[in-house]
Amino acid sequence: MNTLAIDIGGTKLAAALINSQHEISLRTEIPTPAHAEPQALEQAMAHLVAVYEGKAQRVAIASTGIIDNGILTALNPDNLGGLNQFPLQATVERLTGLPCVVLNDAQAAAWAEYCHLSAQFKHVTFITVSTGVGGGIVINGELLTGPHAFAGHIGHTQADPNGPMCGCGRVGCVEAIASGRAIAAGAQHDLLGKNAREIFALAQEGNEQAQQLVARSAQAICQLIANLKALLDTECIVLGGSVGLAQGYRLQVEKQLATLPVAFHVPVYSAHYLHDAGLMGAALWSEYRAV
Ligand code: ADP
Ligand code: BMX
Ligand code: ZN
Repeated sequence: MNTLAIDIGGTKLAAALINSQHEISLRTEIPTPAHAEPQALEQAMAHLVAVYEGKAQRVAIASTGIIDNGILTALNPDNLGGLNQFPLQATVERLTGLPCVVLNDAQAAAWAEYCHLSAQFKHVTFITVSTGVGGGIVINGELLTGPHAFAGHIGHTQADPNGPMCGCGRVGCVEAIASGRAIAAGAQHDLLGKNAREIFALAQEGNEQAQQLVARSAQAICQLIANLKALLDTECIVLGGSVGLAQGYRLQVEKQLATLPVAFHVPVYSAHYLHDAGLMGAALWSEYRAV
């Protein structure tokens, strides 16, 4: 059984084949359409899946946004062109002729990382710091999705009541401070127009403004982790996403966390599946649900 796994993010669309031994092959990646109207996303998806024709027996998708019964709605329209009630599952089933399961990207990644850690932990929380900030919560070995599939949208808990407006319409969300987009949006003067990847590179070279933007992000994620520890008593945190996995980022979060009272301490790991956590999680979830 081969699963065509697809990860739809605010910056990139990734796809790969995952076999029954959970080996990944034929990984491809294209940019997320800048204005992801339904037609643009559908076109990009058609392009992405064409490579895999005849190679898979099912499709498993990890996607940014609230994924309720196969239907995608952007919580933060800045991240995905304001898609509202987009029939993702039905669209991909039509494009491929295969059965398809769809899950939020961070929920999927949480499932993959939990499966990897399950001998050690039953309570695992995944945080992606990427275009946005997303989350997936596993409690007692079960993935928490919630009655409206909204569970885990921890990027939209408040970090600063006086902070910037978030694309979701709420003030001072973690995502508005810590995400790749927020890091880029905070850049001024000589850093204006730079993206998060460029800002991280400049921080490594000693640029003070870049270092402050990265530290501000890490600080918001540290406080989010402390809140999650108090709320869930989670046994570990797994960090993913291109910002979360960037060199030195986890260490900064850990250093900040170590300054808080001990009750808030929790081990923080980098995603075992690195940038493939969403792909692997979607595939493992479809296997678990036996789609
Ligand atoms: P997606 O959100 O589509 O899943 P990513 O996890 O790659 O994609 O996150 C995209 C964000 O990560 C962008 O803001 C991008 O600038 C930033 N980014 C990409 N590579 C790096 C890097 N090496 N270091 C820091 N930030 C990065
Ligand atoms: C946003 C939200 C979440 C998603 C998170 C990370 C949208 C479109 N997405 O908070 O559903 O899990 O971003 O997404 O509202 P990524 O694109 O950064 O991977
Ligand atoms: Zn928000």
